[in-house]
Amino acid sequence: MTHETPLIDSENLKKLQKYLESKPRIVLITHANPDGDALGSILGMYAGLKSIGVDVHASCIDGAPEFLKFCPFSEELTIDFDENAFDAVFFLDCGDKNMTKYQDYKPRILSDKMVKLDLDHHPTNDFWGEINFVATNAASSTQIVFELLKKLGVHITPKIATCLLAGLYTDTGAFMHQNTTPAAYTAAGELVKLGGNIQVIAKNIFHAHEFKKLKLWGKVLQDLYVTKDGAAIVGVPRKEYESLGAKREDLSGVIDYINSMDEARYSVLLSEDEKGNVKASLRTRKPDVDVKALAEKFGGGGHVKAAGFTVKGSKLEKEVKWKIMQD
Ligand SMILES: [Mn+2]
Repeated sequence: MTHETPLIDSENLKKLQKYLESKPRIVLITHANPDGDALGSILGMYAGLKSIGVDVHASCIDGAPEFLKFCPFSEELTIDFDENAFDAVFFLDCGDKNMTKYQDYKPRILSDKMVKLDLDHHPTNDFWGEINFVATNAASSTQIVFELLKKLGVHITPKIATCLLAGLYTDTGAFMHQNTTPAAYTAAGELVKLGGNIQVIAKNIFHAHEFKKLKLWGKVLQDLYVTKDGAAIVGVPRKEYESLGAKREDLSGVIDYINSMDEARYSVLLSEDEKGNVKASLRTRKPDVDVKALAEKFGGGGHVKAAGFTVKGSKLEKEVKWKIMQD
């Protein structure tokens, strides 16, 4: 797809408009461990649909993380809800349905009993919904949400604009990543004009480092290793961040910092989660490296320049690290 491909497919738009006339009760959900784009898209969509009288509820299994609580409407996001109270589920920013982690928690949500709506920009998304707004040429899911809300006639308030801008800002690494297309800049410009607050976003997402987080980043950078073939790699056991009083989410952003190093062909951050699984984040700035392909070898996915995977039930021992480096 090129930049010119429209983000909203007109057939799917017509389907959605028709479906909304039937007054469905819709629950919006996004992936577990939400980032700025996941949260920005669910909250922007929630407020936008609500403003035109749609019966909506917004939920995420993990709720809003501390650093994103500045996003308007984040206090309206709930973890628990009655799964029988809805006719439809609207997935936002989910490359895969299971990224929501609802398969055990609320299986009805992922079942055929629900009408599924799908809005996303991940290349792994295979259009599973009855209605799909999947555009891999969008820099963020919020960029698609923005277009969709405009087409639905939603008045974009400054609060909605801030949510949508937060997603664009996060997923483009503050408009520095390769996915920052002319259309992404245009959308950002429009959102600022509509009252989106870029200062509050920058302050909370990029310029809000606590002492424990900086100490953790220091440790991560100190342990960083560059392999002969140019992979910058580091592993963070759970006890390492916990001993500093930090959380795994405090690692968010350190991979982009590591990846700024010119010597690295690509960067890998391995971190052990609370359940003993190893989560890998991969980044590259090199035009000839595809980290998505590497992530897929380990059952993961993502984008060509930013991807990830999980090694289930694995402790972050040296062996895992070495195995990944050799592959
Ligand atoms: Mn995204």
